Amino acid sequence: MTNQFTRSDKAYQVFEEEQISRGIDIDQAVEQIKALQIETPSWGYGDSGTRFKVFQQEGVPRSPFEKIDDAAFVHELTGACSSVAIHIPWDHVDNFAELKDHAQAKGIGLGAVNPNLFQEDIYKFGSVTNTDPDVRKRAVDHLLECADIAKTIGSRDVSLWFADGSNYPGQVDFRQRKHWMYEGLKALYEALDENQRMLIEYKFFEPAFYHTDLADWGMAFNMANKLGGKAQVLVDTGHHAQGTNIEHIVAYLIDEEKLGGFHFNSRKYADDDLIAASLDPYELFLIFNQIQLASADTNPDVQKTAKDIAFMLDQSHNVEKKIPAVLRSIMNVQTQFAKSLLVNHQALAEKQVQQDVLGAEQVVREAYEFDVRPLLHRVREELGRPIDPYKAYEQSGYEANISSRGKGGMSW
Ligand code: AOS
Ligand code: ZN
Ligand code: ZN
Ligand code: ZN
Repeated sequence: MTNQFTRSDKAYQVFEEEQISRGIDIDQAVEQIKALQIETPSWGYGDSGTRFKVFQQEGVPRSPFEKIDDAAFVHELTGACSSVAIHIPWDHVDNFAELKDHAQAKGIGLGAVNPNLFQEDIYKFGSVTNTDPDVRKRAVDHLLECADIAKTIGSRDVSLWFADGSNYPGQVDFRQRKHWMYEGLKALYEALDENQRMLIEYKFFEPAFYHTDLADWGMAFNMANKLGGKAQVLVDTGHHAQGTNIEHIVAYLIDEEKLGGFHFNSRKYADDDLIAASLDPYELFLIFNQIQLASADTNPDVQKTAKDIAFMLDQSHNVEKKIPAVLRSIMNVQTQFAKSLLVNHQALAEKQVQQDVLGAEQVVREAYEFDVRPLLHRVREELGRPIDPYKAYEQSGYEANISSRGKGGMSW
């Protein structure tokens, strides 16, 4: 693939000069962007949609192996997506070691293992919080199966999202279910190796419309706290009420050493699972800003937490093409991450101490307003990747290649 960028480019030179004059260490920023890895979701490559219709697209993977092929091509183009999250049983295969080998041969790894506790009839009234002890046991067994799979494929994280909830007042016993939720989580916790993590996701509604057992970050945080060091919270950017200050939640959780991961996506109304940063790029920038600030904390444990967050996409591509949607998301995430590296922390701290409201806001906003394309071009060139992965995909012939898969590939 051809690159048309060189560091002698005028745009890059102007950019570098300006950042150096602002006190930004540009080489360090380059290294940090190079190190940024964003896991892509296997289900983002499959056919997905809404409760109204799932449109079938041509070229969608027909097996978990083909999902990995697509994820590997995304990594080849970006250098930023070295692992792919799997969902069980969507990605169930008889031999997980073989799936792992396949991924490795393609240049990526298998990432977080996502148990699925929402698509079987038995889970109609809940999984780990079901009043039926047999269903609760089935749910816990599935969690344990996922822990085993994670060990087999050498995955560190088991990502947990529960659809458990209710639709009407009086339908369930909130406090009883809180205890069952804890018991289910604890069973998984105990099955994990010391170097593994369980990431607890929360969501305020949907599919349940009255109450959800893990409805917000406080509930997930409380569970993770009671469980111990192997349990952390996962923030899905689409899982909050309108207007929620997500970057505040992020800062709070990092400070408690309890933020373990993200599911990036965009939302306009609810859990829309649109392309990351397609709607509110400033929100994602502000989230990364909190992560950068915490990465420079004087407390080494806070620093460590901030530097050890699993970044993942969680998107559902309804009418858009799958691989380009993933590429656009990755590029959007890189853009906001790069901008967050341009905040002058020292200047910000000074403005805060001076109680200079507008001065502090200016320090943050000014970073956001820079055009970071020259910086990203340099990074991609140094990584030996195309400077525009999206365009490179269009020119690669990959799409024509996978069209031989036809329609009717895997859903999710
Ligand atoms: C559901 O709303 C959550 O975001 C989960 O992370 C879910 O497991 C994922 O979207 C795959 O369905
Ligand atoms: Zn999610
Ligand atoms: Zn979601
Ligand atoms: Zn979502």
